Formats: sequence, structure tokens, C-alpha cells
Amino acid sequence: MTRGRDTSTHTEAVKSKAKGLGFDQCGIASVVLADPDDNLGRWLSHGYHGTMGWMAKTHAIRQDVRQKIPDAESVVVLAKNYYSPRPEKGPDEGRIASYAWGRDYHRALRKPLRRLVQFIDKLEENTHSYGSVDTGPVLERTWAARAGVGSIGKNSLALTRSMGSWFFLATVITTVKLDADQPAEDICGTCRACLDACPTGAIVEPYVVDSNRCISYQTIENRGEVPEALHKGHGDWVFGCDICQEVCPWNRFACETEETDFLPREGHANPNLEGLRSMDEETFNREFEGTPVRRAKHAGMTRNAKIALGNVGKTVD
Ligand code: B12
Repeated sequence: MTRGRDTSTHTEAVKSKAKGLGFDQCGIASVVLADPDDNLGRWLSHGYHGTMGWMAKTHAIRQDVRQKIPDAESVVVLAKNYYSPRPEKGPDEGRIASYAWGRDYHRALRKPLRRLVQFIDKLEENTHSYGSVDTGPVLERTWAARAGVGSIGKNSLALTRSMGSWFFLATVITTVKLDADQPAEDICGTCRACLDACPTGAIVEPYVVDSNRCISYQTIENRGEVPEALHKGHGDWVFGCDICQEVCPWNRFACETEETDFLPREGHANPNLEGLRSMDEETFNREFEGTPVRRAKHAGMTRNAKIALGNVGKTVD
């Protein structure tokens, strides 16, 4: 068999395996420098990463996946739809971002991703691959765009015509040479709905998010005090934020996920604010075990609930 035939057979096999493992989309990019204009470097130099020092520490490796796998040839990009509509919300309830309503996606995608890595590693001899979801030093959205899986929206999220932006990304960097897909093109046009809707002005210019102003960063990653000037903008969000996605016209076409793992657990989409504010640490850990919400920790979630209570007109001592 010629090398070219091998490549296309392997490509079809990888895509079909990814589909069989439950991924909604799979695209492939050839290995090049991820971000030759160094948008990441500019973002870091503005301090838009806030306290996420790990973003700065991994700058070089995020730019060049060959620092992870020296003889890497291809990046396989996978998308998994998590969309389901928000259950009706009561006046005493806050909001959790929809990606965090069910099982933690890092856990949910770990097994199918591992299986895909094992499959790819058996395609040829002496192959090695690195699979990761979110926490690996990989510019996932940049690769998603290169692999044709999703365009980058002005809110900086990867989005497609069929799923909108309600999907998780995962990648496999591999030494196997696969056929690359056409990169995705911009589908935002002149729309600036996300920039105009962000209550804290976090999208400082199209495609660029300043984490310091982003409700998602403040409610999940910031371990200290939330700056007073941002409190009002947080509204009733207590973990993450979906505003820049909710207003995106492409998200009108989103279809519900078939993955029951991501459906909202009882009280997790719109938690009672008083209940959250007064929850003790043990109850918090038990209630949110195995979900992304644990990342904010008890101290962060009670802090967030207090801010939200203030915003819905409840006095908090
Ligand atoms: C750090 C991080 C955050 C930070 C910073 C967000 C940010 N915009 O960078 C915070 C905590 C704020 C965050 C929030 C959220 N996150 Co987050 N996050 C990440 C993480 C770990 C790294 C992102 C990153 O590299 N940022 C650095 C910047 C520079 O990169 P970038 O925005 O992708 O920019 C690239 C391009 O847009 C382009 N670019 C930059 N500037 C410019 C300018 C122009 C003119 C152009 C054309 C291009 C361009 O170049 C950059 C480099 O190539 C990724 C996982 C991963 N490993 O990639 C998840 C990830 C991006 N997050 C995800 C999610 C779901 C979210 C939230 C929706 C969660 C929520 N509901 O609260 C929000 C969305 C907020 C938002 N609008 O960004 C998903 C997104 C899936 C998708 N469909 O895109 C990811 C991919 C995790 C995953 N595996 O699924 N996140």
C-alpha cells in the first residue's frame, strides 16, 4: 500500500472511531506552529490571563505541540455537544453556566479519549500520541479552527453552524500522518452581539477576552475578592457565565445533547441562592462531587452566592 493510501485509510478509520466513541465532530490539522502571529503572547503581555499563571508558564509549548511530541504530524480535534435548555428559573435562584450542570467533562471524556489514543497508536508501529481535554498545554480553539471543527467567534469560542458553541473540545497530538481538513472560516461577519451583551465588558475587542473582567474567570478561577466594580455585572451568575453564548445567533440552531452525563442535576442549573450562601463545606463537597463546580471551592461559591444575593435585592450580612 502506498503512503498516501495509508494516510487516507487511517484518516477515515480515526474519524469513524471518534464517531463510534460518541464524539459529535472530528477534524484533523497538520502540525505547524499553532499561533504564528503570537496572539497568545499579546494576550499574556496585557495580563488578560489574570492569576492563571499556568497559561504564561506553558506559552512556548502551547505555541508548538512538537515540544510535547517532537515528531508530531497531526492534531486530531474532537467536539462533544453538551447543550440542553436551561430549566425555568425562580426569583430566589441563581445561575450556573450550562457546561457545569452535570458530570465533569474532564471525567466524562477521559475514557473515550483514551480509547481513541490507543486506537491511533495501533495504526502504525512506533507511534505515539498525546490526548487531552482542557487542561493540557494545547490551544484547543486554534486547532479546532485549523481542523475545520469550528470557527473562532468574536466571544473567542469555537462555534459551528450545527452546534453553535455549546460543545467541549479535546485533542490528540499524534505522530501518525493523517489527511488535514480545510480550516474553518469566520462566520461572525459584522455581528457584535456578544461584545455588546457582556455586562462586564470582558470582550475588549473582537476575539479577545480579558479574563479579569470575565464573570466566568471571576466566579471560577479567582481565589480572592471579586473587584467591587464588577459585582453588579455578575447579576445572578454564581458559577461561570453563558451570556456571550446565549446572544450568539448561531446558538439558535443548537440541538440537545444525547449525552445524559451533561443534563442538569437537580438544583444545579439554578441553585437556590440562600441555600448556596449558607451551605457548609462538607455539604458543598458532597452536593457538587464529580461536577465542574467543585473547582470554585466552597469559599468561592459562597462568595459568589453573596454577590448574586446582593444583585437580586436580598441583603446579606
Ligand atoms: C483559560 C481558559 C479560560 C479563561 C480565559 C478565556 C479565554 N477567552 O481565553 C476563562 C476562565 C475566562 C474561560 C472561560 C470560559 N471557558 Co474556557 N478555557 C480556557 C482554556 C484552558 C485556554 C484558553 C486559551 O488558550 N486562552 C488564551 C487565548 C489567547 O486564546 P484564545 O482565546 O483561544 O485565542 C486564540 C484565537 O482566538 C486567536 N485570537 C486571539 N486574538 C485574536 C485576534 C484576532 C483579530 C483574531 C482573528 C484571532 C485572535 O488567537 C489565539 C491563539 O491562537 C481552554 C482550554 C484549552 N486548553 O484551550 C478552555 C476553553 C476555551 N473554555 C471553554 C469554555 C466552555 C469556557 C466558558 C464558556 C465556560 C463558561 N460558560 O463559563 C467560558 C467562556 C468565556 C469566554 N468568552 O472566553 C471551552 C470552549 C469550547 C468552545 N466551544 O470554544 C474550552 C476549549 C475548554 C474545553 N476543552 O472545552 N476559559
